[in-house]
Amino acid sequence: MKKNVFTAVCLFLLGLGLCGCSADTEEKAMEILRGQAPRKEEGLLRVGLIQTGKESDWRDANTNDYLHHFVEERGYELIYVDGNSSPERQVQAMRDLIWQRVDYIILQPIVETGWEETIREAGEAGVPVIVADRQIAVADSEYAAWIGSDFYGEGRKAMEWLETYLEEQNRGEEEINIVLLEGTEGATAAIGRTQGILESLSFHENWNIMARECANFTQGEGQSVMEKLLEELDPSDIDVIISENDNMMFGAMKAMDRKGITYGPEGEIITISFDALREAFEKMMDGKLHVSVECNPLLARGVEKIILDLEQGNMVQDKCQYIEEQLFDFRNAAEHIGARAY
Ligand code: GYE
Repeated sequence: MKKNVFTAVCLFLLGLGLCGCSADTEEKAMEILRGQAPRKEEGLLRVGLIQTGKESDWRDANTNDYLHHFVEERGYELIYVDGNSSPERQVQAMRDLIWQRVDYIILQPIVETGWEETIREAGEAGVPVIVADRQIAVADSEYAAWIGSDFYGEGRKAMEWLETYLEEQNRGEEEINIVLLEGTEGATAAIGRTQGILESLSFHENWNIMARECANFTQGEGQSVMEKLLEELDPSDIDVIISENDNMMFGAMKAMDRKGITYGPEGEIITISFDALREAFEKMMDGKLHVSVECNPLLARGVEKIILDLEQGNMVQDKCQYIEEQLFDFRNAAEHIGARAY
């Protein structure tokens, strides 16, 4: 590497206060220069993917979908960055990808806030950002497009199912006590589902939220939060548990098993969750889970369509793209499990 170029890049980084020691600086400088060099494999599109982390099985299915889709044989070099459940790390990853001058960034944000600056930086550097899964609190004129689920609609669907089910059981007028396990604070998936769920309470004066706690979409926290709640509450008062993803529900089920509390269509407590993982289908068929509202993790194809549009110099017409989803319950799970991809 030419010494003067290397020195200039180091000075630039030090000026930004981004590097604490010279080894780091050298590595970063190399990264930038690599990014500016002609592509190794001419013709490959370099796509950076900023993932949230590994919090759930939904997330694994989502990551695998990208890893299988954006492959060299299809013309891509995918640079995968695990956000490790840290919003700060995700912001740093975005800056790194801009420095590397990737052709596109797929941003799957953990939380909605904190993106104004880096989105602006990507725009200034001419790197289009496609937001996927959760959303960001930035005007959509600042990024190429968003694709993902209607989380609010999912919350509403779950509660409409509950309404019908309680009526079928002649429990429409009964006092119903609900425990709500929420996903990560500030994440669109949690914000939207919570809003859809809570809104339905205004149509049902006899429904009460007896507890609501965040368990960060993980099975471990689902279990520990439910263990704590089972100490604080009288379990026989709980009519319904709603978990904002399947994994937190699986954790809650472990906590209930330990206490000998029964749940699901074959037990005492109505169980509702989101994602519709294969394991959720198994639990529905086992009489442990009433319903799981589908949330589709297979976003890679839709993201690629947006990239191909941009490659052809087109503006993306549809800035906000919702994917289709269904709801499955213990009565139709057996019929559908064979066709599940995750
Ligand atoms: O429901 C959950 C997760 O953002 C839709 O994040 C996603 C959610 C999904 O890890 O399991």
